[in-house]
Amino acid sequence: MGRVFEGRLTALPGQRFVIVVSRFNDFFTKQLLDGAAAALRRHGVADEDVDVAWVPGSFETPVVAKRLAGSGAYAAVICLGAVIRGATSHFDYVAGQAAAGVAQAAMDTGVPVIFGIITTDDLDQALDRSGAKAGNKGYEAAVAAIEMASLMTQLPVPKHAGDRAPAATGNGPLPAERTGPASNV
Ligand code: INI
Repeated sequence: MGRVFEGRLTALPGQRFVIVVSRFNDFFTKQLLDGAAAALRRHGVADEDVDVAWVPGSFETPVVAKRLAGSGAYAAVICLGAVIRGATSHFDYVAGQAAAGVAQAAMDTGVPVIFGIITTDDLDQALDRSGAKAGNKGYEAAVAAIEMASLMTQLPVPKHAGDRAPAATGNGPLPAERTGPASNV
């Protein structure tokens, strides 16, 4: 067997993470945010290395995730939201666009963008996945972010000029105009 690439579950020193969290259904998304923050802390990420961006709803997540991923400031972007079928007639549009857009943000930038948006049939399932019976999907999303951030540092860099640069280590400085009163978890 040749080389085996596998991300570690401990963040590298100075790696920064950002959480994009949806305000819609914030009864659940606040629980997801707490779970993600706990996971990052538990896996060695300092609170000051975690930024949070609130968006109105899951549909708005991709454009913000792409901007943040492309900034070079973050090792990974964690997207959190709750799309509940019973609560909307346009569930499929919101959930589908959120999932496709999050994947696109990662592909366009080469930075891991993690899908921690729960999509459920009803409120009970949402409760289960935001900290009750089925665990906390925010916590799981943050662990996936740490693993992916580590894995990306191990992979070969793109060969051809013009290819996307390797994923940012996420420990670069934020542009000056964006270093306002960022909310840390
Ligand atoms: N946004 C969600 O994150 N979850 C939902 O369940 C939801 N429902 O039920 O409609 C929802 N809608 C808002 C949507 O994400 C946008 O914010 C809105 O359509 C404006 O673009």
